[in-house]
This record gives sequence, structure tokens and C-alpha cells, in this order.
Amino acid sequence: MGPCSPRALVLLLLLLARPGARASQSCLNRQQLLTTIRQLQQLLKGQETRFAEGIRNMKSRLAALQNTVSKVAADVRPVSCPALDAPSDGRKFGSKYLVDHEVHFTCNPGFRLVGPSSVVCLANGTWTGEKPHCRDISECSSQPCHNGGTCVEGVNQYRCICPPGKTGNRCQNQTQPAVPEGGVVGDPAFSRAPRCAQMEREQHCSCEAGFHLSSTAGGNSVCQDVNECKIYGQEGRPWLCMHACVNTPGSYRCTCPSGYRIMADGKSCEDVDECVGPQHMCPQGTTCINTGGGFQCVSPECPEGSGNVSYVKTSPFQCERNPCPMDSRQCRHLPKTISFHYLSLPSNLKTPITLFRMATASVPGHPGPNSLRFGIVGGNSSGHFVMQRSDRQTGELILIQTLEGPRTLEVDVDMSEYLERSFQANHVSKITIFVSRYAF
Ligand SMILES: [Ca+2]
Ligand SMILES: [Ca+2]
Repeated sequence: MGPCSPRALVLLLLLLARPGARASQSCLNRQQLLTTIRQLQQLLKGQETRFAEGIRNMKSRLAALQNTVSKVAADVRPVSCPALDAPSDGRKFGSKYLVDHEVHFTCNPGFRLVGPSSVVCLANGTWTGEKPHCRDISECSSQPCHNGGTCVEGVNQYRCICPPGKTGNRCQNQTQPAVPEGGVVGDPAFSRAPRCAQMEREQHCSCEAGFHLSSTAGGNSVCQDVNECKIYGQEGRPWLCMHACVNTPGSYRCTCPSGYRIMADGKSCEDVDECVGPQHMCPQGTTCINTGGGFQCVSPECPEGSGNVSYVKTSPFQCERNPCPMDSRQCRHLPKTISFHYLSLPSNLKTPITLFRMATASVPGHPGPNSLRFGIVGGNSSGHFVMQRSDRQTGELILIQTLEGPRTLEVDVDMSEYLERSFQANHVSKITIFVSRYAF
């Protein structure tokens, strides 16, 4: 180490800083220098120990802090289950995916549910079961038609189209050849020449699928179209199409009313959701609600304030009452929140069915109400519904009378919160139900 190295310089500065050191002392003797060095070494060692202790302290505090933060984050995070879609060819009821909420599933006519009809969100963030799917009810899978009859799938039922000479709903009976039931006679577009072969002394003729062998007035054989729509349109016969049937040469096709589209099975109709995509035409400030066969533009309004009561819109579908003056009992008994809900239902839905659930949401850290009361408080159709408690925290609105569409119903349900039997607040949900003209 040279005399001008940084360590030597620091040492020299420290020596000069010592009390009593004077610039005039030109030189320290060896003993003094060694003593000073030892003192400095001890000083540094002390500093090093305190520094290391400080770091250890800091590390353990940080670890404790980290533990607390991750525990708090785990406790506070609201548990929810993964979002669920409606099964294809079916519907889903329920859109809350929080713990204890239920989601229900149904299938469109002609389909049956495979899997659970409802699932509940568990505290661990999973559903109680797999999402179900809707399977086409294949009526022909049991091969019900005898004697080479052709099975045609209808909605929920089947129909056998029998070969010439056979009749009966399963083609089990012998019959005399005649113009087939439902055949379109006289329209050349609906008849074909048969394929015939001479077998020994007899001629055997056959027709392609969708045609029946028939005799013309002149005694010749002709393949005549089967009018599937007419056959199925008769009283007591199964449906062929969910809505309307159009006969075609050798076949038929199904059509759907305006606002619906035909589904992949060629028979069922599915509502067009006008609220997705560019075609919906709701004016600004309104919300598009999809309905069976159409859509509605809605813009719910909060109640007019009066006296010392006033409401403020906190979201497009929720109003909240401004805080009441201390002495106003009347104000406290008016709804604290008013929320708006819109449901679209098909006509003639099988009842009873739960349409809506209402539950209290307690704020973490604040004790919630210890009892709730539910009831129907308004609307234009209370006789169609009952409101009942489904568990300690939840009430449900149940449709008990079949609704025939098209019509629009309103029902207002109330949830009142009590703490130690003392009224705290009530919440009103205003539910509008659009029932479509059709049962799909
Ligand atoms: Ca036909
Ligand atoms: Ca629609």
C-alpha cells in the first residue's frame, strides 16, 4: 500500500479528527499508531455487528409483512366460480357466479338435458357439477318402422313413411296400393318416374326416398311426393317442425317466424339476439334487451324525489336513496335501493319455475342483517308469482301460472333487512318480463 492510497488517506483523516490531535504534531510513535489502529478496528467491528443486526431485523419484519399481506389478500378476494354459457340448444338461468349462487339449465323442445339441471357455486370457486349439454332426442334410434319403412324425426316424436303395400303407424299392416296419404297429385314437380325391373313375370317398381309408388288414372305406376307437412299437420300427429313446414318434391323444409332463425337440425327455431352485433338500433342512453322474436330498448328511471327524499342513479339499472335526515322515519321506510331487471321468457313455460333470486350482500367487516323478509310489493301481475325464502340469505320469485305471450309483465319484489327485530332498510327489485309469442 503506497502512502497515497485511499485507505491510508482515510486513516490519516481519522487520526487528524481525533480530539487533541494537532497538526503541529508532526509524527506519531509506533505504539500510539498501533493503539489507534486497534481502537479503529474495534469501532468498525461494533459498527459491523450493529449493521448486521439491523439487516436481520429488517428482513424478519419484511417477512412478517409479506405473510400478513398475502393472508389478507386471500381472505378479502370474493370467491366466484368460472362463468358459464348456456348449453347449445338450451338456456341458462342465473348470471351470478358468486358462492352459493345457483345456475339452472334447460333444453329447447326436441332436446334433453344430459347432466345436472342446476349447479351451485362452492366456496372453493368450483361448481357442484359439470355444465350439462342438450342432446337431440333421436326418436328414430330405436328403428321403430317395420317392413322397410323410413323413419322421419319430428320434434319429440317420429313418423314412419311406409313402402308401397304397407300401412300403420309402424308400417306393420298390409294395405291396398293407393295414392299415399298427403301426396301432391297433379303437380308434375311432385312426381317422378319409378325405377322398375322385370323379375321373372312380375314387374317390381321402386321410388327414391320421399316418394311413394302410386297408380295414375291410366293404370301406370308413378312415384308421387309424400307431403310430409300434411301428414304431420293432422290432429294428434307429432310435430315435424318447431314452427312451419313447407313441402318440397321428395322432402320438406321447416321455416321460422321473423326474429328467429332455423337451427342446425333444420327443425328448431332460435331467437336472433339483436342486442349483439351491429343491427340493434337502440337510441343512445337506452339499453338493448333481447327478447324472443325481437328486442326492447329500455331506460329505467329513478323515482321522483319529494320532501327530504331523493334518489340518485348509481348505474344504468340501479337507483340509491340519498341519506335520510336523522328524524325522518318516513324516509327510512322508502327503498334504500331500487334495481331494474329484465327477463325474456318463451310462451307457455312449464310452471312452477324460479325466475329470480334476491340476496343480501353484507360488506366485509360490517355485520349484516340477522333476518330478512321478502314480498311482492307491486307490478301488474302479482297473482302469477310467489316470493319465498330459499335460504337464510336468499328469496326467490317463482312463476306459478303459465304465461301465454306475447305480453309484458311487471312485478316488484321487496327485501327488508332487520337487525335484532328492528327494521334497518329495504331494497326493491323491479322486474319486467317479456313473454314471446311462441313457446321457443
Ligand atoms: Ca315432400
Ligand atoms: Ca331477439
